[in-house]
Amino acid sequence: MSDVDKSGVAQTENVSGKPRRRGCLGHCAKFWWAYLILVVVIVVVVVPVVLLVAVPKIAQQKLDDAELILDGISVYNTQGQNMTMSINSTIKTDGSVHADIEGFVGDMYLEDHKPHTPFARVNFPATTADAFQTVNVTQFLPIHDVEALTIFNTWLLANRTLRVTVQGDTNVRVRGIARNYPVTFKKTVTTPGLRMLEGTVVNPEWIGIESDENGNNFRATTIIPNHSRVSFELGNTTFHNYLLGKEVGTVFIDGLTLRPGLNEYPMRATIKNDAVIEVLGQKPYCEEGGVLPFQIRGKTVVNNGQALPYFADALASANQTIDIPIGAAVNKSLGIVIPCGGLGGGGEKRKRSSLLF
Ligand SMILES: *[C@@H]1O[C@H](CO)[C@@H](O)[C@H](O)[C@H]1NC(C)=O
Ligand SMILES: *[C@@H]1O[C@H](CO)[C@@H](O)[C@H](O)[C@H]1NC(C)=O
Ligand SMILES: *[C@@H]1O[C@H](CO)[C@@H](O)[C@H](O)[C@H]1NC(C)=O
Ligand SMILES: *[C@@H]1O[C@H](CO)[C@@H](O)[C@H](O)[C@H]1NC(C)=O
Ligand SMILES: *[C@@H]1O[C@H](CO)[C@@H](O)[C@H](O)[C@H]1NC(C)=O
Ligand SMILES: *[C@@H]1O[C@H](CO)[C@@H](O)[C@H](O)[C@H]1NC(C)=O
Ligand SMILES: *[C@@H]1O[C@H](CO)[C@@H](O)[C@H](O)[C@H]1NC(C)=O
Ligand SMILES: CC(=O)N[C@H]1CO[C@H](CO)[C@@H](O)[C@@H]1O
Repeated sequence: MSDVDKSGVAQTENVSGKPRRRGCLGHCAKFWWAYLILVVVIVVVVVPVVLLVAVPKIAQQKLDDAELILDGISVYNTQGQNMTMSINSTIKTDGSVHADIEGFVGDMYLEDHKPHTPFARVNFPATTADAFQTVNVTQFLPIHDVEALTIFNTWLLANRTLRVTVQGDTNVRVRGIARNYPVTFKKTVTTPGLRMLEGTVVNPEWIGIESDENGNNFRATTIIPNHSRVSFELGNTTFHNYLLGKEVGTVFIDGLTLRPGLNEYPMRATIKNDAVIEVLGQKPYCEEGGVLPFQIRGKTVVNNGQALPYFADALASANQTIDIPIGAAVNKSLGIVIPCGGLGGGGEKRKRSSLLF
């Protein structure tokens, strides 16, 4: 049959110019059955090939070429086993295919952490393949895998950037073709992390020799930068507080929600005064106005009375150093300047301290 086709085609190609027209007519009349077979072949073979192979391939290709941008993620109503998650995203395509993409469940996982265990399952709504569209989702999110969520939070907290993949199976319907084509939506997005909250500032307001009614002897305002696009409702947080490798107390920030940008919160702490005073009297701190390199590390996160280990463990995974001008605060609150050698220092140091009192 293909031989017949070939000869038919070859002869048609040779036909050109006036005198051969009659030839064509004659030829066409003579070989009508060959053309019929060609049409049948096109209908039977080529159309399905286009519909079953080419269109889905193009649809998948277009979907693969599309770009997903995470504009903002917000998690709130955070509880032990669930939370509410909002995602604002933008999908960009070249707009050349008019197609509808069915809603689907997208698994979100860290691209650079194996195995690829999803930390969240997001219900993406139906979309089109238009050149530019925003896809905003708000949903209740049960926590299926606390460990995966904790690892994600740890990476988000620690890294400058991280790669998150959204993957799900869905169907595409190309306008004008009454069929659904199965496709896979898989996009890897590079998103900024919190850089271990670097740049956090603590401005002390009050230091007491005695504790206040909450059992605290330190109050401050803290400014915490969130370099990411994620906002989190953490709740009541506590932190270990270290000074030169020794634990010197606990820091509390109540009702903490970290939003992108700068977050200003009151901070309170219960600190071992003697340990701090001792370091204030050491060089180089006593010579530099008493700015001490405290380290803090997450201890507990409790929201609505529920412990949130997926935040607490992430915050506990690393120390963050914060230089706090504690000497100036001690001077302001207590009227004491700790000299080199400390308050109880002898000789020249004693003379200096008595001068300062
Ligand atoms: C999504 O966009 C809306 C409208 O601009 C805004 O109110 C909301 O805070 C955004 N949510 C997130 C998670 O970025
Ligand atoms: C969400 O989780 C909390 C426990 O953390 C549970 O008490 C509550 O019933 C859960 N909500 C739903 C709707 O499953
Ligand atoms: C989606 O969120 C973006 C902000 O990221 C906002 O500009 C847009 O209006 C929102 N769209 C809808 C339909 O809410
Ligand atoms: C992100 O941070 C985690 C935890 O500190 C680390 O193990 C991982 O290697 C980092 N990944 C990248 C891609 O930087
Ligand atoms: C944090 O710092 C303290 C004191 O220097 C140290 O004991 C602890 O091992 C550190 N923890 C981490 C996770 O680096
Ligand atoms: C946070 O702690 C404060 C003071 O201890 C308490 O009054 C409040 O109910 C707690 N908030 C949450 C969300 O657990
Ligand atoms: C301590 O505070 C007093 C009064 O505010 C101020 O005059 C003095 O310069 C301060 N001393 C130091 C060492 O900061
Ligand atoms: C998206 C956003 O607002 N990111 C901010 C996170 O915090 C840093 C530090 O404050 C800002 O520079 C970013 O713009």
